[in-house]
Amino acid sequence: MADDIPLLGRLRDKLVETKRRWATDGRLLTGAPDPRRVRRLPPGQRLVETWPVLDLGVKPEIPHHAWRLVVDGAVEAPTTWRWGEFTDLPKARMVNDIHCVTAWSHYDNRWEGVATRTLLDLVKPMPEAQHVILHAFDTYTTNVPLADFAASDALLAWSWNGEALSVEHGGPLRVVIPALYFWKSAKWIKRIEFSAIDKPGFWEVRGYHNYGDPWREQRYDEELKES
Ligand SMILES: Nc1nc2c(c(=O)[nH]1)N[C@H]1C(S)=C(S)[C@@H](COP(=O)(O)O)O[C@H]1N2
Ligand SMILES: [Mo]
Repeated sequence: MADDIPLLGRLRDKLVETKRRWATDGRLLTGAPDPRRVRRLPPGQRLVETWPVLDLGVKPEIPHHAWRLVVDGAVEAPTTWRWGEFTDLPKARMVNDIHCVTAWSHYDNRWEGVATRTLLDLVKPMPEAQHVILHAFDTYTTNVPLADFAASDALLAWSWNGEALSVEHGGPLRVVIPALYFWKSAKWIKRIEFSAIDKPGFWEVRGYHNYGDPWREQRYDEELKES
């Protein structure tokens, strides 16, 4: 059922190509990382007041009745949630800053949803599950280490600043992992896969850094820099 969600729009090939070129050109790198987070704003970022929308040109519209979240792979308790079941889980409220690799940062986002730690307690990753692969309804994927998915400030959010998360920002449900560049925070999440092996996602195979720490300016694949 969840595989039948119609995709509105088409993949913006030019945008993807431009962003791929940013990676090979090393755009926006200041060469002045701030690994100890002395400043609130990571290097090379600028603060914006309105929240930009970034996607691949495709916005899936997922009605709650058709929505499913599948959690599978190396977990003791693989689980599929329907919308009402998911929103009945213990709720979390968090406020955090987000940092996009295209250089905008947006402070003090108020989220409501389910803490990733709550989800981990329920599905119980096996010891070999060191990687988390996030799969979205628009076919986007991204990879994060389990330790970062499990960060205390990470959640699966359905609400932003007191309102239901809009479709363009990833509603019904998106991932929020504020300590990494925002491309790691998959919108329209449909599957969370726990894996013993790493699986680089959409941007990670197109020149973007596999980890993506904004304070270390890990915008792009380090190998590109050397060549
Ligand atoms: N499913 C999906 N998630 C995604 C993306 C996407 O294209 N599809 N773009 C990523 C990028 S590059 C960024 S910066 C943020 C943008 O989120 P926003 O549009 O809510 O600002 O979502 C990330 N998550
Ligand atoms: Mo981004």
